[in-house]
Amino acid sequence: MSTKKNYAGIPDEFAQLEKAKIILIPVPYDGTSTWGKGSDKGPQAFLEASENMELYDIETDTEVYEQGIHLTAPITENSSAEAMVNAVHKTTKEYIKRNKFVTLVGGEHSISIGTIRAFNECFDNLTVLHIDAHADLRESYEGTKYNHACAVHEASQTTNLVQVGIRSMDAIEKTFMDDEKTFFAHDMVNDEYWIDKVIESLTDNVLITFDLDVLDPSIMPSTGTPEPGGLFWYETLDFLKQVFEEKNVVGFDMVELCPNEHDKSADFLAAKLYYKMLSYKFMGKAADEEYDNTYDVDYKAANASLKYDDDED
Ligand SMILES: [Mn+2]
Repeated sequence: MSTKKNYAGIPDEFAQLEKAKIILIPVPYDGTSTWGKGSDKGPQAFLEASENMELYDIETDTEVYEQGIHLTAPITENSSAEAMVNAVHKTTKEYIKRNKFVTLVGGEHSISIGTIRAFNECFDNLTVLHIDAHADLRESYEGTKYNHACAVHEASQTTNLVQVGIRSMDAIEKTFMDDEKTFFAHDMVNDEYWIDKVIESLTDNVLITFDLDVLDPSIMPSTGTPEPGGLFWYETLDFLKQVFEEKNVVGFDMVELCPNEHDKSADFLAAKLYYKMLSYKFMGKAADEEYDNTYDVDYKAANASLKYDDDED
C-alpha cells in the first residue's frame, strides 16, 4: 500500500500531520474472519474510491478536507491478532494525545478492540456506539478474545455500550447484552422513534464503531458476512448526523469492507460514508478554528512523560 499519496488526492497543505485535525489510520488486517475473506484489501479499495469522490458536500455545504486530513502509514502488524490489537491501541492513543480527531479504516472488526481501548483510556464516560448486523459480544471465539466475533465484548464490560442494527447473534451473547441499550433491526423497522431512543442512551463522549455489514446487502454487498434486513443510505445518514449534532463524537472506525473487483459501488459507498461522517463532525467549524478533542485532563497529567516521535510516519 502506498503511503506517499494523500487521502482522496487532497493538496499537500491539507494533508500534513502538523496542521491536520483529522487522522486516518488504515488497518489492512484480516486474520480471523470466518467466511468471506478479503477485508485486508478494504483500506486500499476505500482509498482508491475516495480519490474519485467530489470533495464538496452538498448537504452541509462544506469541504471538510480543508480541516486537514492526514493519512498515516498502514498498521501492518499481523504476527497475531493480539499483536495487531496492541499496535492499533498504541497508534490510536498517540494521535489522540496529539489532540487529533482519530479515525481508522479496516480491516476486520477485531481492530476495534484496540480502537476502543485507546479511546476509553483517554475519554471520560465513553459510549461505544456499535453499529453492526452482529452483536460481537462473545468472550472468546476459536480460542482467542481477539477475534472479530468478540469486537465489543471488552466494551460491554468497560464502557457504555449501545448496539444498533443487530440482527445476528448466538444465544450465549445474551449473557453480555444490555436489552435497554440494544436496538435490533427487526424492532427499528417498526419504530419511527428509534433514532431518538438511541441518542437518549448515549453519554456525551461517543466513539462510533461502524461495521459496514449493518447496511443492507442491496447497497453494501461487499462484506464478509452480508445479513439481510439492514439499514439504507438516507436513514443511516439521518441517524449519524443527529449523533454528531447532539454528542461529542470523539472518533470512529469503519470496518469489514471486503471489496469485490467486479462491483466498485460498495467501495464508493464506504468512501462517501466516511467523508459524510467527517462533514457532520466539522460542520459549522471554520477551517482555521482550533480543534480540541477534550481528552481527559487527568489522563494527560498522568502520562505527561510519554514521548512522541514527530517523524514516526
Ligand atoms: Mn458485523
